[in-house]
Amino acid sequence: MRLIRELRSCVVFMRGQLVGVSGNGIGNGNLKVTPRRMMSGKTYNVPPSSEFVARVSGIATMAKLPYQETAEGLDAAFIGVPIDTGTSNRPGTRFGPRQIRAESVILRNYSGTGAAPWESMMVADIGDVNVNLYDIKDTCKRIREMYRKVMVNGCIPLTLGGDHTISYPILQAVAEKHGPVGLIHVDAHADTGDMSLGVKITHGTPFRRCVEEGLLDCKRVAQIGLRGTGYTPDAYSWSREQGFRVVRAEECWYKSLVPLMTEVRAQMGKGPVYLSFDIDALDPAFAPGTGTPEIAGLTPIQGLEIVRGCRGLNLVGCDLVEVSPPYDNTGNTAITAANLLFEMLCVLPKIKYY
Ligand SMILES: [Mn+2]
Repeated sequence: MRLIRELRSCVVFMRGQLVGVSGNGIGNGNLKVTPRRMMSGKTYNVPPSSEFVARVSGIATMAKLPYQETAEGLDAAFIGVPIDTGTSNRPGTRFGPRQIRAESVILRNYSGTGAAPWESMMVADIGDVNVNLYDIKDTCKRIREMYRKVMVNGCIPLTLGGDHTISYPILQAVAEKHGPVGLIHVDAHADTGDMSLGVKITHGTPFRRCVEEGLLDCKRVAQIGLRGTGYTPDAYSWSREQGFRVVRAEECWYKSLVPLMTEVRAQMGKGPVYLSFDIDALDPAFAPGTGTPEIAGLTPIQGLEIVRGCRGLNLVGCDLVEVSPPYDNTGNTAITAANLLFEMLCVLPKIKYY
């Protein structure tokens, strides 16, 4: 198995090189040298370094990882779910996965925490769910079916959204495999609405549907960053009634979230945990490229503290949703999303730290 992985890793890397540099004057000498320099133990996929391949060169995959069509042989996979058909306000998240991939070229090998994902796990980008933009129920079915296949041999899905509707069918597949899971939900909104205009499946309802179907271990659910105007005096009472811990944005202002995450880790215990991060949890000054922005949100530092605070948990899946590129011409929202996804990878079980 190790030999097969070594060979495959080599081929993949060489293929990455050829995709990236063909015809631009880099000779075969580099193709021989580069894998030796950049492959860690020759066991896992390692994205090409910008020392050898221009960042902007090649077909855009998450973190410049190799693309493969299925999750076979992978410990973790990046997957795009390009929909915005569940959104209630500004659209555009159907373009999120593409822009996150495009901006992810800035990612390198190690986190600032010392995490070394490319030395720890076999990871690749397995492309997008073949969504149906004309039918959200059919899209949910397609998502559920793909994630079942992805997880069948233990691969951990890391999702590039897409509006927040997608967490519902993903969690259906996750709970099918792991049973009811703990949930760390980072968001400006609780996303626990019942229905809008008579429709039950929207980006405002995924966690209500999850509770109804028994997909969550409700005592192990934390919602962090909630804020904004509400239709009732206490918009989060339904969450609390289910047993969720609700941490409003106001409770996060002016603070490090490291102590909060110590409590959240204790709440989650040893059971399986899913992390769902809506980019609108961050303040729109930092992440304007999203569909339902709310003022006075979290900082990117607090976002990192939350994700890094998940280290040690039994994470079985993560998503980063609601990036809407048309509302951020700088691309900084997508850069932030790409970095948060990388940090999610870095806190998965089995990741080596220096
Ligand atoms: Mn959301």
